[in-house]
Amino acid sequence: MRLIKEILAFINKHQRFLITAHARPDGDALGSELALALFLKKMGKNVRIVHQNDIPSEYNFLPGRKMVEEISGPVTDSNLDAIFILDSDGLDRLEKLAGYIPLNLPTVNIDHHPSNNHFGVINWADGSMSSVGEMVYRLIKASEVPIDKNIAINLYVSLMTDTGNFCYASTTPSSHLMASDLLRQKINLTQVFQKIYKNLTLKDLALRCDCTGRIRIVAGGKIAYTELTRSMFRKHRTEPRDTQQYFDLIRSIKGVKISLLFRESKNKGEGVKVGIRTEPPINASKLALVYGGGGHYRAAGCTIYKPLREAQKIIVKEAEKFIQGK
Ligand SMILES: [Mn+2]
Repeated sequence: MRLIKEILAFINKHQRFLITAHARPDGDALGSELALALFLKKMGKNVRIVHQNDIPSEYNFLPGRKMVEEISGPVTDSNLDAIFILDSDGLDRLEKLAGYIPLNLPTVNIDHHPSNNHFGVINWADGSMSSVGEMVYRLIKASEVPIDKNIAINLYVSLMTDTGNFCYASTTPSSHLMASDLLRQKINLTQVFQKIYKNLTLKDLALRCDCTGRIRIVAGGKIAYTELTRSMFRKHRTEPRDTQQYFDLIRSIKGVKISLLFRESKNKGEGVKVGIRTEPPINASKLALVYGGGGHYRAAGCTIYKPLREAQKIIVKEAEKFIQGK
């Protein structure tokens, strides 16, 4: 494929790379950037991975995790040649980090959000891919470098988390072929699963129960929504880093077509984050776009700068229009 060839040529041409992905990185963001970094190192390149201090601890076991620098100010490294930005449909997904990295350097953008805005010198944006991990997998497969166990674990975590354990519609025959290929490296699947999904504290569980208890159902059972508020975070003395499992609960209710999770920001005035999950044929990213957000066909989000109750009224009303097909 032309873009893969271009990226391999780009790698050959440069020596020192900076890698990052969207803020509050998930399994796909971390897994794909670590796999890419380990691959680049095998090619004899120098690599730095940077993030803000916002990495969920369940990913601490990923091979190469120690390479990730958690920074709170500009990268001052005049030796860098090029940048890779993964799993981000635009530079604003990096949030503050976008101001810390030398974006004057040539940037390669590898992403699977259909809303990608092509901010790089090379843009490999393919909304049909299950995960960026699957894209990095294809890149490595097209090179001379064999996939070792450390790379395989990272790619497997990308694939597993972004396909919801091979359940989402983005899961394709090629995702399973990739998993099959990675499993040749004798990954301990039980251990990977436990590290990522079986790590709740009692506080986490109490918050989740509170959130579940607040689920409201409207539009004849087709819309379900709930909330995570600052006072809940105070009460339970914890905050979820990753809300995927909250969505799994909401969307498991029979008949629900649109699931909404409203999350208050840490500080007042920073808006309410609206997470949207939909069942076909409702397009989550179209709903998010109404309020300047974006995402995938079945998973998207936006931020509304209104008090929580008002934000809920606005979005639920909009969601009802989607249910009615207007
Ligand atoms: Mn992803």
